[in-house]
This record gives sequence, structure tokens and C-alpha cells, in this order.
Amino acid sequence: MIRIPKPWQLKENQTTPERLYLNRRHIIGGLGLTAGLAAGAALAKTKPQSTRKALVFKKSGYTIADPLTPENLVTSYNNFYEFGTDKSDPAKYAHSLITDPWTITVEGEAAKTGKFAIEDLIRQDELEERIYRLRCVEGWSMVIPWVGVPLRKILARFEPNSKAKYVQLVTKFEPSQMRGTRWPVLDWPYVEGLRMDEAMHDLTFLATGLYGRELPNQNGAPLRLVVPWKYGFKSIKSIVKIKFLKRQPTTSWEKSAPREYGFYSNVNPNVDHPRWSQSTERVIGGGSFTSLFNRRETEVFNGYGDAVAELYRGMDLKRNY
Ligand SMILES: Nc1nc2c(c(=O)[nH]1)N[C@H]1C(S)=C(S)[C@@H](COP(=O)(O)O)O[C@H]1N2
Ligand SMILES: [Mo]
Repeated sequence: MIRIPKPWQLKENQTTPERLYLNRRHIIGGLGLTAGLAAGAALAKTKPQSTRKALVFKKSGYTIADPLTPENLVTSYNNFYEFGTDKSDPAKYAHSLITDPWTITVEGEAAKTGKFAIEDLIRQDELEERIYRLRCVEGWSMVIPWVGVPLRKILARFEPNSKAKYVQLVTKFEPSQMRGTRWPVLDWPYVEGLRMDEAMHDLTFLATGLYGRELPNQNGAPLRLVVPWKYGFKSIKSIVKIKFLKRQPTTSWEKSAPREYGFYSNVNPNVDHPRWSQSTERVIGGGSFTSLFNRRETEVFNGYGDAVAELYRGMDLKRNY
């Protein structure tokens, strides 16, 4: 599965030596910091790209045979509506989110509930890297080297009981730090959910970093979900609450447009969004030689059918979209 891209598959920005990258980041980061200091004390926690902490992690066998999306695109073309609905808004405004200290509240059908400091939940010696494609329902995708831990490892520590059939995850909601929440674009806070077997699946990942460093705020620092066989919006960012539930919870996108977004949201080229096709996707940052015009065919379950199709055996995936 591991594949080294051929030189003709690399764009200039992918071949830039790391040293030049760091310099460029340093310059961009420096400007960000100056603006931050001018804007006031709340921005003291600003994390310019160049100061993102390097993480120690083990490589894993989870990879895909496509070139990585350049880091500068992964961190500048985002969906994080709490900071605005434009793709460039999160990179501009998410620095105001204070990510340290960070507490996660665990509630519901489990033996161990309460408030936990992120440091106590995510142990640095457990970190691994996984290369997963993120496929947005809008019809674009990126290939990202995430760093984190499988969600199942974390959930198991709370000892969910037999009544726990679903997991709900909730994003931080702090209007003073999230300018986009001044508008009722979604019913804040952002909420998502998984069925217990989906949450406990080995592919389901909690990321604390990308490209070997801790997550930038715009990508969901300090902790975000990555469910590689589902549309990007399932991958909820900046998580502050985990709730074990008996019944299927509603999700932000279901609430905002129930005809367009369902609970399952599995990547499925055969089920169109009511307003557009889902059969192909635009590869952000170029993609490979074989994806002419930067487009590729969208795969059923984003390419993970062998691993996850059994979770949905007997279900009508046109109805359960
Ligand atoms: N809290 C929160 N999480 C979110 C979103 C959001 O608006 N708010 N957007 C989702 C969508 S639509 C996508 S495609 C991915 C984008 O992740 P990325 O910006 O790291 O690529 O985050 C998801 N998680
Ligand atoms: Mo998305």
C-alpha cells in the first residue's frame, strides 16, 4: 500500500525542501503574531504555524497510494463554520480559540464519567500517524497525514455500558472566541454522532496533529475526529464533550437540512446530494497524473468498503444516507 509518488506527480510546492517550508512558515507565522499582539491580550495564545509543537509518533500501516495534499493547502482551505463560512475564514480567525487548557466532559452510559484534562486522555506515547483522505460532501478531497489515536482506545477507558448504543460529540461553543457563531448559520454548538460500532471501529481516529505537528486551530485543535469512510462534516473539530447515549442523537447538519444530510453520511458516489452529484471529487492541490483535470472518481465508503461495509449489512444506504 505504501507508495512513493513519482517525480512527475509532484508539484513544485510538494518538492520544496523542508527548510524552505519552515522559512516560509516562519514569515507567515511572524505576520500573524504581529497582528495578534496588536489586536489584544486574548490573542496571546495565538499559535502561528511555525510554533506548532512537533509530535513524536509511530508510523502506521494506514496509508493510501496518492500524493499528500501540500500542508499549506490543508491548513488554509478549511470548513470550520464557527469561524466563518468562507474556506479562508478559519485560517484567518481561528487563532482566537484558546486551546490550552482544554477539558473534555464525558457523560452518559459509562462507568467513568466526569471532566478530564486532554493531557490525561491522550497519552503522547500512544500517538501514531495515519494517512487518510478527507472527502467533503461539497465534492473535493485532500490526502492528509494525521497524528492521533484510535477513538476506540479512548472510549474504552470510560467503560461504556451495554445501554450505550451511540456516541455524541460536541464542539466547543464560546462566542467570544468564535466570531462565526455570531450568525445562526448552524444551531450551535456543532454536534455529531456515531453508532457505537462505528465509533469503536479501528479506522475511526481522534487526531491531535497533522504533518507531524500539533493541529492548527483551523483544523480542529486540540482534538478532532477523523472518520475516513464518511463525508468530512462527520469529522467534528475542537471536541469538548463525549456522550454515551441509548438513542441516536441528531447532528448539526441533519438539523439544518434534513433532506440533504443524514445521520450516516457514508461517502457514496451512488447516492447524489439532492442538489449535486457525488460521483467525482476535485483533488485539492493537484492530485496524481491519473486524475486529469484534478478530478477523481469518488469511491464507495471512500475506498474503505472492505473494512466497513459489514457495519451496514442489510441497511438501505439510499434511505440511510
Ligand atoms: N466544529 C466543526 N467541525 C467541523 C466543521 C465545522 O464547520 N465545525 N466542518 C466539517 C466539514 S464540512 C469538513 S469537510 C471538515 C473539514 O476539515 P478540515 O478543515 O480539517 O479539512 O471538518 C468538519 N468538522
Ligand atoms: Mo465538508
